[in-house]
Formats: sequence, C-alpha cells, structure tokens
Amino acid sequence: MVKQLQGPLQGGKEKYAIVVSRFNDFITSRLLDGAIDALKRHGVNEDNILAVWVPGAFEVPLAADKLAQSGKFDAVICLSAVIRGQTSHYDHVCQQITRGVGEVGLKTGVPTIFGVVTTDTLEQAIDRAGAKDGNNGAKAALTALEMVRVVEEINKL
Ligand code: INI
Repeated sequence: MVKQLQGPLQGGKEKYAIVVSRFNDFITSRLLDGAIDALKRHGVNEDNILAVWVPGAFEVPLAADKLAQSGKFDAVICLSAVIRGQTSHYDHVCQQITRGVGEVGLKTGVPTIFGVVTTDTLEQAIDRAGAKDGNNGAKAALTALEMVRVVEEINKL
C-alpha cells in the first residue's frame, strides 16, 4: 500500500501573517475578512494572526519576504486585487506579485500563499471577494493551513 501524506485543515498554535494591499481596498478588505474568518473557524486563535497593510500589489512581495524571513510565522498569506480595467500596467503588476510571492515561498521554505484576485473588471473582482465565486481570501487561508500541516508532516519523515 502506498503511504500517503495529507495536511488536515485543523488549526493549532501556528502563526499566520497576512499581507494585504490597500489599492482596491473595497475588494481587499473583504479578502482579509474572509481569510481571518476561515482561519478562526478552523481553530486558529486571532492572537496568532497578524495583518500587514501595504500600498499595492507591487509592494506585497517585499513585505512577505521580510515576514517569512523573520522566522516568526509559519505561513504568509498574500492578498491583493489587480483589475485590468484600471491600469495600463496591469501585466507588470501581475507579473511582479506572481513571481515575487512564488520566490518568497521557495527561498524561505515558509508557505507563501497567492491570494490575489486578477480580473478584467471590478464586477469579476467582487464575485471573487465574497459574491458569486466565493471568497479568494478564505480559499487562500485554507491553502495556508493545509500547507502548514503538509510541511509539518514532511519535516517528520
Ligand atoms: N496595485 C494593486 O494592488 N492593484 C491594481 O489594480 C493596481 N493598478 O491598477 O495599478 C495597483 N497599482 C499600484 C502598484 O501596486 C504599486 O502600489 C504602485 O505602482 C507603487 O509602487
């Protein structure tokens, strides 16, 4: 029988940092609420959650890197909303946050989660911030929880 390893969605004493951008805060504040709510409903104490606000998606990787490197957090959740309709540099901002968040996770070994809404329109962003398509912040939080447990289990092998 093949041994299988999975991360149960059960919070413990681990600590979470959430980096959230102020740009499009109508959307990102809902992503943050969704993330905090999902963590708490899975047993994480709110004293073990720190939310760090940054100006925009472009600044997220630097803050995430500092938090991951601090050794004080078991996962870093990155929340932003990049909406194409509003900017001609959409692709650059998306590229920066996508590559940056990925690099932080690989470089530090701390699960660094991409909870970024990238859409063509505001309406699509609203759909992913608690309307028709659920809440990307809550999904990112559950991904973080699972990855914390997966890393824990891998470290025990
Ligand atoms: N930042 C976002 O988080 N979302 C956006 O949609 C966005 N647009 O449209 O430009 C955006 N721009 C700001 C950028 O992230 C930086 O904060 C800014 O360029 C300063 O470095």
